[in-house]
Amino acid sequence: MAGIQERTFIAIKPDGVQRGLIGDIIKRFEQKGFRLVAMKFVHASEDLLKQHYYELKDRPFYPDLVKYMNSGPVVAMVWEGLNIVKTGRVMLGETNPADSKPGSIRGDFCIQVGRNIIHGSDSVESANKEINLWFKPEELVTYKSCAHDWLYE
Ligand code: IDP
Ligand code: MG
Repeated sequence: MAGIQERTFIAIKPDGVQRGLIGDIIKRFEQKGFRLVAMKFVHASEDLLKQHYYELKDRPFYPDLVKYMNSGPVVAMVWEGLNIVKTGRVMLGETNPADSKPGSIRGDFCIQVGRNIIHGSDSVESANKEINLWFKPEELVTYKSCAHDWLYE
């Protein structure tokens, strides 16, 4: 089926890690039926984070954003599935947790935009860029999911 191999880059930010939300966040992607392709627990360098948020470099909050993301370890992941970029963003909620609906990750677990616990790619193009930035090709794992035929018709 076309599109089921779409991939997105998801990262649990330092506040999500420190607040003990790794399991709860991963659970949502897992129970939805999306397939984990890669995962690493890493204290990202300032250099990597500056590249990751390059498009926001002129925004007033950019220095604080890089500092926040560099303040502790993050869980960097690649997930795969039908329309995952768009659906992933719905699962995250709005950028500002105050605008995020209950039931979304940001709606359920956080309060302020500068501490919004999770990142998710906003387009297929940026997903591919971010996956290449955070992972080497050999870190993307190939395997057959036994649930595939029970998720897709
Ligand atoms: P997104 O994470 O929902 O894609 P972006 O606009 O790409 O939102 O912004 C990246 C990150 O920068 C946000 O997740 C948030 O951590 C931070 N951020 C965005 N806007 C603000 C702001 O107005 N004040 C403080 N931090 C912000
Ligand atoms: Mg963004």
